[in-house]
Amino acid sequence: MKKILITGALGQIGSELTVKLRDIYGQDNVIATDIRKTDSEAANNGPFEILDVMDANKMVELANKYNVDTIMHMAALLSATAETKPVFAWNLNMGGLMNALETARELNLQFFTPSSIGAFGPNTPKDSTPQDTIQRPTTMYGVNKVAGELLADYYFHRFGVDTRGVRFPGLISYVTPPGGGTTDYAVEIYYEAIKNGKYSSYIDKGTYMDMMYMPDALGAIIDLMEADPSKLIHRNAFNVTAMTFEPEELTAEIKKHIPGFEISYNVDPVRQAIADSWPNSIDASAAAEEWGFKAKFDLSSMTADMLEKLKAKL
Ligand code: AKB
Repeated sequence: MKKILITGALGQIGSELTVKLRDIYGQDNVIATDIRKTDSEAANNGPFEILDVMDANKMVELANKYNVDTIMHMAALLSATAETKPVFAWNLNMGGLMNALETARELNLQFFTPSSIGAFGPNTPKDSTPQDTIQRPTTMYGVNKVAGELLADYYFHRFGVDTRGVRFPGLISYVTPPGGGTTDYAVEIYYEAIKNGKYSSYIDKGTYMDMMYMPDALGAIIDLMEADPSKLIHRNAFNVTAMTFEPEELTAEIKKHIPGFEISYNVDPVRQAIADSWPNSIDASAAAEEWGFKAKFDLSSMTADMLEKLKAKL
């Protein structure tokens, strides 16, 4: 049985990951930590501790206190926020990651952290982006993610830490809204479709980005962490994706459920430039081959589920 400490447990991924892991491994075996407590299921239905990931001593102290064997490091600033606060992003994204890797090394823990399609850049092949390819991102977030991928590999090769990770595309969920990402439009659009029947998009039509529904993202984390290590050639930063679309295609899918729905455009140059530097679609065949990754939701099944769940919630 695993005993897991999660950083950023009340964030977009963490809040659902915590609940799912508690279902699998038991309520008391998943310790949620975050910089502040919110009134949420992840904070209330099992152990919760305040942790600023910049506080290396407290991270080790909590991992020791609960005698965990795994750390999942989810706390990070996303791409658009990182672009407005690059120095803070470097300090938080890299400092937090180093503290989590050091905790894993010191206490011999299994380790997970997500990378992102943001680890690619404008001179990366844009279509079917391979697992191993050019990575020269032009954003602070991308620089952090590439450095993070290399560090996770380094901790495995140098110290034997069981590091694992994926490159997530934009993640779509009806539970906890994302904050400060470039792909967030693809979440906001569903909320606005239900609330107002229209959405003004900061990402321009024709901009393709990879996306995935949250249940598939959680499944990917769990499957990779459970995977037989002898099968893992890559270990860290596996490309994973479920679909790629641009705003007009997403709109057409929403219109099947809300016929009067309309999209307009008020493009944000910062987030558009970030999106333009990312792939149109990535190739997830290494993840499929090495640990059996396969997403269940496509654009149509995700949209039907999102709208149904959001209607019940809003
Ligand atoms: C973002 O848009 O910053 C994230 C990501 C793709 O890493 N959702």
